[in-house]
Amino acid sequence: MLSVTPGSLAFTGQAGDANPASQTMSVTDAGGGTFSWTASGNAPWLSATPASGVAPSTVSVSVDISGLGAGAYNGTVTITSTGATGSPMSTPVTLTVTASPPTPLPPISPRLIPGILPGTFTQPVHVTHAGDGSGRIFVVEQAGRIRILDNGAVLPAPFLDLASLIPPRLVAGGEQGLLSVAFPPGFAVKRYFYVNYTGAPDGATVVARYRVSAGDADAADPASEEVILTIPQPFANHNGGQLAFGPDNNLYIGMGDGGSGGDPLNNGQSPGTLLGKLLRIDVESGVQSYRVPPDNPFLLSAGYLPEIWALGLRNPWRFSFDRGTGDLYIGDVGQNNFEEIDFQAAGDLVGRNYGWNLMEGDSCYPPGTVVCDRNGLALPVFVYSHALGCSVTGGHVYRGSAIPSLQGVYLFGDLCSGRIWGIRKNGVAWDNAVLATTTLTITTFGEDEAGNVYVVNYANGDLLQILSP
Ligand SMILES: [Ca+2]
Ligand SMILES: [Ca+2]
Repeated sequence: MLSVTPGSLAFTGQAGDANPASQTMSVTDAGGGTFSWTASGNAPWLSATPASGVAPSTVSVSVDISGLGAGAYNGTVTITSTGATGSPMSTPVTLTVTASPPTPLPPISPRLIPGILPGTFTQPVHVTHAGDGSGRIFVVEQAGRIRILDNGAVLPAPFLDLASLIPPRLVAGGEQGLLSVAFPPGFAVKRYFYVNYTGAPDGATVVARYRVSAGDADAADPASEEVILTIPQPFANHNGGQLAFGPDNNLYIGMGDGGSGGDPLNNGQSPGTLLGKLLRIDVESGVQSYRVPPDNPFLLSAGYLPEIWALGLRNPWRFSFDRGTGDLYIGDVGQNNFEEIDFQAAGDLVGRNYGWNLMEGDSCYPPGTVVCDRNGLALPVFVYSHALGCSVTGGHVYRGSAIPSLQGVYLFGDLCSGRIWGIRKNGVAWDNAVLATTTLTITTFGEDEAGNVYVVNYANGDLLQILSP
């Protein structure tokens, strides 16, 4: 007859800690049969050794809490002894994982880059790199120029100049202008890239491809434009403007709700417009002008435009992918009261509705609305009120080497208050802190190829690197 004691096991541990000590079960079988164990299929964190043996014996049960968030988990160890009465016997195993205490996030200090004079740039709005091994940093100026910082020096001629074309190709000022640049995977060979600007004369969003000049890697040809996508804009503000290639090599495009205030056309929640959305298109397949990826989330949803990756955004001015994990972070600018950060884990292909204009931050909208239906809405992972700023500027997850304790922290800031925050996922919660209080007018953060993070001062044209105080 099979006998297993004790009848249940309970483990506790702390997220991020080493594995809790193993516990033992005694297996006896007067018949002396060969026994074996199995863990229930939904508990990959559960293991026992030896996998089989001859009773009487002792089975050591272990749990692996690495990768588990705080919460309660249930599993079962089932002992089977061939031919024994009472076989199989099941022993329930409970595991309680508690949240780890927040690790303090380190303070930071944005500092001027040695050799680069203060005020070098004019109204910088975007900073990035080409991923081509050149180490160059590209700074987008709102009026229509892209400047190159190469090996500690700003090149005298712009990489791309759309500001001085006649007739004008873009309108600039306020929230309009040349808003971002993105280099495709394999740019070093392809020698083309993408920009997002508000076109002349009507301010429509234009996503276009440009080519690098044949004989000069530091100059692009303004005459080489191929328009990928044009999206009419009903108002001058809330144009989004971010382009970024995801870890899936698709091009993501941040689109604001079109503008005015309160989203009067209900674009954020309307599946039939590209306004108020994050878009995902494939511009690298060879299909012109682009291809809709076959796994876009709303392809089978009636009334939805196929380019939509996520909806319910007000003005996702800056979003980015964590170069370490592929996770997506969106800074969505609020209306009157709240600024928010939205998050989607890498590999999650579910289409999200981030709530605008049913909600602003984690509150119902418009203000004073007590009850709103939050079913199906993805709430932000971090919100701050207008007591601390006016307009969020999304940044990057820090993967640089200058501040080891900042690894994995998502940095972002506020246009008006100059505060720079860090947030970091801790189990199911997010640790957060203000890491610096600055006088910067923060329109963008940026990364170089090595993962160093930069921030700009739009007001005076400074480019600063995020370093330790
Ligand atoms: Ca607009
Ligand atoms: Ca939202």
